[in-house]
Amino acid sequence: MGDHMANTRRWLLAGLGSMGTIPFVTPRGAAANTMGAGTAPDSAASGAVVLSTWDFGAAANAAAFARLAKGGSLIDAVEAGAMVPEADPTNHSVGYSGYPDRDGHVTLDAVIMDDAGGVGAVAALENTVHAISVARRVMERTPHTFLVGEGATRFARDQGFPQRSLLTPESEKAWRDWLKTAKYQPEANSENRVTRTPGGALDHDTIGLLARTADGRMAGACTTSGMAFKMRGRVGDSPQVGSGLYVEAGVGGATSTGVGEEVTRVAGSARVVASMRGGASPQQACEEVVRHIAHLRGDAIRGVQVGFLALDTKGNVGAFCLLPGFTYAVTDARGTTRVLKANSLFKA
Ligand code: SD4
Repeated sequence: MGDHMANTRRWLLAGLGSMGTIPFVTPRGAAANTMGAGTAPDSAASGAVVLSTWDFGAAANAAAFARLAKGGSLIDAVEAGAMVPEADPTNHSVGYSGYPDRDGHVTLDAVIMDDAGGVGAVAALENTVHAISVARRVMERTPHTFLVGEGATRFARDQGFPQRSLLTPESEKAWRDWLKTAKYQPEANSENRVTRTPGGALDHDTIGLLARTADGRMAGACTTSGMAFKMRGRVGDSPQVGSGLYVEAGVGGATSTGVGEEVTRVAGSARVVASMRGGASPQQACEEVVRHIAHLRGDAIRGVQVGFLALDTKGNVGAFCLLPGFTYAVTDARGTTRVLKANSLFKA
């Protein structure tokens, strides 16, 4: 047996060992288990389930749930949720204050999708904070599904989105520090680390968000500034339908986070939904795609994080990742929000 196979087998065993009770963790950006009180479910919010990546997803879920409670559509809800981290200056991997590419430009990727064929996406968007809203505009006001680069930026400006630099002094400093070595190495779970090493810390924090109403309808959104200090023009999984997000009527939806190249290679979110279509639970479907990536990539994904979330039309939730550290926020049908740690395939 070659080293690669031996390592893969050891990791798979480690992954099995890590399965167990999912611990509760304290969310960043919103208190856990408090959402029910202020947002008594009614109308579309009643029986809704909202699921999103990372601990800051709790605040996004609250915004999405509140939008549903006010009579908003699922698309309104997922957009409202995604807008929360986009506007947060302390989040350096989504929207305003995102870390720039290696040339110093903050470029945003986003996609929004419903279960009736509605899709809009942008990639390498500049100067507009709310990339998710531009993606929605692509869906609703153009005959296209995806605009990129200069065209996306011009479209946003023409549509009246306020234009501003997305680079904050803090992000610029991180970039200038990174330039001293210009070493680009994506790190796993950097979003959960206390130290903020340029080029590593907080270099991924994407939000992927899925929402489902009691009648089984679904929508999703995904928005990011991508990997910190990426090559100019690099687009990750997040804005690509089927990679960063996929939603299908009668089945469910999935979204991803982590090193986008590893998700794009396998059209990860579409694969999760395909497994669910074939009868897998959301949890089984997330585990299947993570195991597939591990088999396919072997040692190439050592130290790399990829995480998936899935939600089916009945409101069942799945979450799984390559490495420990992936957290997610789930707001259940009673309106209670919990931030949970996903189980991982490998232990480290
Ligand atoms: C990307 N998947 O651009 C995104 C980054 C991410 O948590 O999800 N970070 O590759």
